[in-house]
Amino acid sequence: MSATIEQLDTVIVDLPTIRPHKLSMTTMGCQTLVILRLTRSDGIVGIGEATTIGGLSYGVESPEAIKSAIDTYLAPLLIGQAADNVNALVALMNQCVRGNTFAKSAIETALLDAQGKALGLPVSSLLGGALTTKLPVLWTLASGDTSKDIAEGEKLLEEGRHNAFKLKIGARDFRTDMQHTRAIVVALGDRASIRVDVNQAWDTSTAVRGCAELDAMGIDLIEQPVAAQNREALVHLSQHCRAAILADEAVASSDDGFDIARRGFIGAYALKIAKSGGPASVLQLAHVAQAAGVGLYGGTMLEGTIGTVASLHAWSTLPLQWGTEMFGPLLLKDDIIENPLHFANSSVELPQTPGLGVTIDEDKLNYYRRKD
Ligand code: MUC
Ligand code: MG
Repeated sequence: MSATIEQLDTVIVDLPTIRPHKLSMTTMGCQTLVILRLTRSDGIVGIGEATTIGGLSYGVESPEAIKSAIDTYLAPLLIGQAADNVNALVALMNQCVRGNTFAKSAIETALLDAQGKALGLPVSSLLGGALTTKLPVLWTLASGDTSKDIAEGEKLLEEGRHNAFKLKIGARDFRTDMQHTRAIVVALGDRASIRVDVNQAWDTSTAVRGCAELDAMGIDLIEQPVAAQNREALVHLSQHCRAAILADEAVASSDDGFDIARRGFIGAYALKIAKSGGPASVLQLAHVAQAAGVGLYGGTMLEGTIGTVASLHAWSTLPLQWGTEMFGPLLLKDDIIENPLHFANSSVELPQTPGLGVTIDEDKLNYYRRKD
């Protein structure tokens, strides 16, 4: 008799960031995680996380809505089901609940963590096996102040913690953004790969002008310069820029990936477990990209350690042409995990112990949990 799913418990956790993190659509001073514990009839507990950015300013699911979707709809659907067939459970969730990929991602993560613990295998093995146990990690310079960003980048290069930086632009006027980017390229560009994320802020003509200027500066990667729906422009830019174009908000499901590739896109896709419904589901998009010759990048929703390590298990099974940005835990002042991830030499180590390989610190969770 296989174990069944007995209980799903969710809590919302608010953790302060080490400094303001400025994106085109919001400035974060705190990150909100929805933490899930899934208990099986054999006593094994799997953990998962669903995290978005800036309430409802980035994605269509707020932390409060994610918690409600799990508590009200997904938990009753799953309780009593056999716990060890992740494919069948994902199919059930997708048949009965539309969208809500962030909530589904937390559940898929917890199912895999629990099954890994039951079998004595890391989640990467359940996903087919890790190609590597050390993954490259960049850092985002996004304090909102050019000289502070340069000082931060200098310090991280000196420590050897990162050798690639992503700049967040699009919140300010075009000229200011270009001056900001150029100043950082001049200061750090001979020692680090510099990329930018526009987070959908430009219309097509601004994007054509912007990408040409960024090309001339030597920027390596330009992320989501235009609105998610503006696929024509994204494809055009990918075919005409020297820098690679990274599709982020434009690509969530394997259908999105297929459509954009079919239109002639030649850049890379930012994979995120929250956009696709979990560490197993996201692999469908990755495999479509591989078949189409589109590059891969391990993306983050600025998750805490649980969401970050769940993503790393998935990314470890893939050849990532553009590395990862799985630095989320380093942006937070504190953690709710007993055994944090190890970041050094521009990379992070993938835990090899059963399941995700991280354990909740109950005191910290209790301290930071949102009290109703
Ligand atoms: C995004 O759009 O890429 C990822 C890294 C970062 O600094 O912000 C996120 C969101
Ligand atoms: Mg992005």
